[in-house]
Amino acid sequence: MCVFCEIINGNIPSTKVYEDDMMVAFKDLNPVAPVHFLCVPKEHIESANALNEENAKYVSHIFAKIPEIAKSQGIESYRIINNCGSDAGQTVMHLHFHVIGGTELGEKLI
Ligand code: DGP
Repeated sequence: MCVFCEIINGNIPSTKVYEDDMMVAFKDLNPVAPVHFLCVPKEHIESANALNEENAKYVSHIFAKIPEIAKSQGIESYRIINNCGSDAGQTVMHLHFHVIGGTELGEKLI
């Protein structure tokens, strides 16, 4: 089972900032900004390459929730990043969106 499925199942601890029946959001282990959390669908979807008409509902749900989660973390200006595939820097093969903010981000990437 992948590390994010383990977090979803509660087998690996994380600092959750939001959870519902479709997604979980938790603080990144290696934050690159004062606010850095990950939004993860509860269904195991490998990457953006595995999205289709059926499972894209998780993406729209996550994007619909990001503003309120970000606000709960004290930010209204932020960057959303998805790394798709290892050449792009994806290290955990479970679709996730980084939300980073809380400082001047400049050219910062993940
Ligand atoms: P990416 O490189 O886009 O696949 O980002 C994966 C992120 O996941 C990376 O910023 C570190 C984070 N991460 C990896 N393992 C864990 C974990 O066990 N707990 C938490 N909170 N974050 C993790």
